[in-house]
Amino acid sequence: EKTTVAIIGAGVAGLTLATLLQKSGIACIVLETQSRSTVETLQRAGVVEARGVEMFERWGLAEDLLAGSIAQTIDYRVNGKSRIFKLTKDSRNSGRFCTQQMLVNNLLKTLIDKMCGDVRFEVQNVIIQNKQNEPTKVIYYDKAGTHEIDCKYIAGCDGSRGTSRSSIPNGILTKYSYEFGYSWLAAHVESPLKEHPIMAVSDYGFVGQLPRGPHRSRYYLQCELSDGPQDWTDERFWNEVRLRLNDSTISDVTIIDKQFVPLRSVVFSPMQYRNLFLAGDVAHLVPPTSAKGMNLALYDVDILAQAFLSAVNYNDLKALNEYSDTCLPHIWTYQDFAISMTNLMHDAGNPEQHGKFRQMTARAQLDTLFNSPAATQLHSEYQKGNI
Ligand code: RFL
Repeated sequence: EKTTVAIIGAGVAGLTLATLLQKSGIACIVLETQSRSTVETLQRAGVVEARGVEMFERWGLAEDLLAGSIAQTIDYRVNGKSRIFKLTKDSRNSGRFCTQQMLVNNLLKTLIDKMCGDVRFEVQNVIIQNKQNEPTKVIYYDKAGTHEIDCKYIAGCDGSRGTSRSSIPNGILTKYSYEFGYSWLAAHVESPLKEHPIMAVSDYGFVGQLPRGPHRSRYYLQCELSDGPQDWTDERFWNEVRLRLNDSTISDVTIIDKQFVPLRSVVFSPMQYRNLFLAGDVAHLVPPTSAKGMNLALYDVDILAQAFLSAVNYNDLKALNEYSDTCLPHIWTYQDFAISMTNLMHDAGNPEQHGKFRQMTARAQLDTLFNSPAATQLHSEYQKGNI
């Protein structure tokens, strides 16, 4: 069996890449280990930022894929005291409210149901062959047996635990990583946001509440790296939310799921090896404080799809050879933003460890976002993904 691009993983990165290629007439096959129904239920990100909206408009897909508008405000609270940050207006688009689940579902409908794209679910043991003097190939297994796909290129879009990265020989990739030393308890709950998205610093730790549709929202609470479900009963969860937001009027509602996410930043460089190109979480992770992971994945596949088009249609390999060099500066820019946001919202780390000094400078930095028009402008540009 033959195709032009074999894509490993049907998450945001893999499905978006496949949709862009399919729309441009470039043959591709997507291989996914999970079932379609599992892929359809994954809940994580909430917003496609301005840059992503511009990208889907440019590819003529915004109508099919994206949902409504988002708040242009953020309620930055310190010990329960609100200050509403207004994103600066400019001539460019604003982001769109579109949860990751919505985007993935719309991509699946557009790619499979409308464009007759080839997505193979529940595959096993995907093996990448990408050596010099050997044809580029992907081998996988399913209920029917072993399959081989001869291809020109492979896109590794298999997320942070994916295997495409480990097919690259030792010594090629450099891993840069940074651990923050604490986790977030992410909880999807049956109550909507009252007004603005909330990011709150408090003497008891960070809490955030972000929109997830008309009836639901997602809370994030700073917790210990070692914490697990046994440490966080529903009762403790709601007591901590009320304490950290200094709001006793919040009532306990149903918690749909709880997840513990250690905050870390990772970059693998370069993002390519011979005919294999890495995109999305398999190549980089940002802490969710920045709300950039999905948006960086969209950036990668936008660049990669354009590079495949030039290579396949015009035999021009320049953009493909420069893929990594094009993406990495953008990724580092948002790693910097993510670290700055994470420090800002967590009192620059643990006051018990660093003393109160860094806590005070982090809170001064938050003041500056409101007091300096230049800082307000810069923060808005980062939030929209315009840098
Ligand atoms: P995904 O979405 O993990 O998809 C990878 C897919 O690959 C499949 N797979 C394989 N398939 C074939 N063969 C293999 N060997 C395979 N191994 C794995 C998997 O089953 C899966 O279907 O990665 P992708 O496409 O790179 O997308 C990245 C985003 O999912 C991620 O960056 C975001 O969810 C990050 N993120 C957020 N991003 C934002 O932009 N805004 C947010 O507000 C936001 N909030 C979040 C987040 C991530 C979170 N967690 C859980 C880490 C909130 C949370 C809590």
